[in-house]
Amino acid sequence: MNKMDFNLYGDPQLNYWGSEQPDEITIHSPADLQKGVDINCTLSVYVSDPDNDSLSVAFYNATDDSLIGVDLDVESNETASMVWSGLVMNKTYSWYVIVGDGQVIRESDTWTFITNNAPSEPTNPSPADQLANVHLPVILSVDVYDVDGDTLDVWFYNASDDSLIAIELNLSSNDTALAVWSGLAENGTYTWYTIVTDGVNTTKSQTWTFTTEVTTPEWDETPTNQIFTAGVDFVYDVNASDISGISSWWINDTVNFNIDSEGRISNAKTLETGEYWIEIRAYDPYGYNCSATFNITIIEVISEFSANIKLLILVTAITGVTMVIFRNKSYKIKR
Ligand SMILES: [Ca+2]
Ligand SMILES: [Ca+2]
Ligand SMILES: [Ca+2]
Repeated sequence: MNKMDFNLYGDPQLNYWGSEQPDEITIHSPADLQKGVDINCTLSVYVSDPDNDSLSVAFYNATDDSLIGVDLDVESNETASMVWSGLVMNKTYSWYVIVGDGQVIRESDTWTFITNNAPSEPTNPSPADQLANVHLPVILSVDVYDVDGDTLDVWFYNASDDSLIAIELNLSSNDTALAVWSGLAENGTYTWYTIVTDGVNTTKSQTWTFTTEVTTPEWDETPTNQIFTAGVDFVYDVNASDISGISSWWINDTVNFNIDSEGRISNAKTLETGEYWIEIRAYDPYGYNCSATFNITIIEVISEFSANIKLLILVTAITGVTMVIFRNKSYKIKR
């Protein structure tokens, strides 16, 4: 029997052979009564000896005095450590150490800690799983909960490539996490999931799916019939809107008219007097469009009637109904 064994089974607190007992342990991890300890727990104690003896540190489960493990040949003023495996969540554990310098030993106080509960699996996703026609831009949300009352961080992921969508930090233990998923296409199917952590454990949600809506572009103001004077360049600016933006414009008569990227219609050349039938379309990036048909009338101003025509144009612009009257007065339009 060596001296360490003798002391372990004999009187633990006496000095022998002139060696001083290892110092009392005051620095250890986990701290006494610490909550939220990871079940992958490493016990550690800071040990020292008045004689600077090399130390052996035995870690014990205080519940049944079973040995967890021994860290040998620890220098004085160093930290001894030992992994305590097999722990389960939300349970109280007690432990102590016996430090020996080869001749005398010291038993520590008994310390207690409580293991962490992982956050609950995130629930109540929005958009709901399998939901169709989800409005753009898409705002994701999930409810998160931690039974320990821990502060939570939530990561939102695109399940198709595991890329990160957004992070929301420092939520309370019973809260809703939000994220904007930007850049999504219309009529697209998307999958996503979340991971929540309380700083110790992480919990992954299920994966959810949704399909985005289709939006058709809409006119800001419906295009109307227009009258312009022959020989004068003109621009008629029309505008449409879409959640995904207007990406292109189309006009039926590209011989006589141009339409640019901003929806500005202009004459492509000097136009003959007469009535031109126009159809235009505004397209979003996904090929959905709105269309409008109207007339552009080119008139030659006859000087004696010019004042009256200008008046009629003005009235037309205000009321939008006097074109019929105007057309009946055929002397004002050369066909
Ligand atoms: Ca000693
Ligand atoms: Ca927790
Ligand atoms: Ca659209």
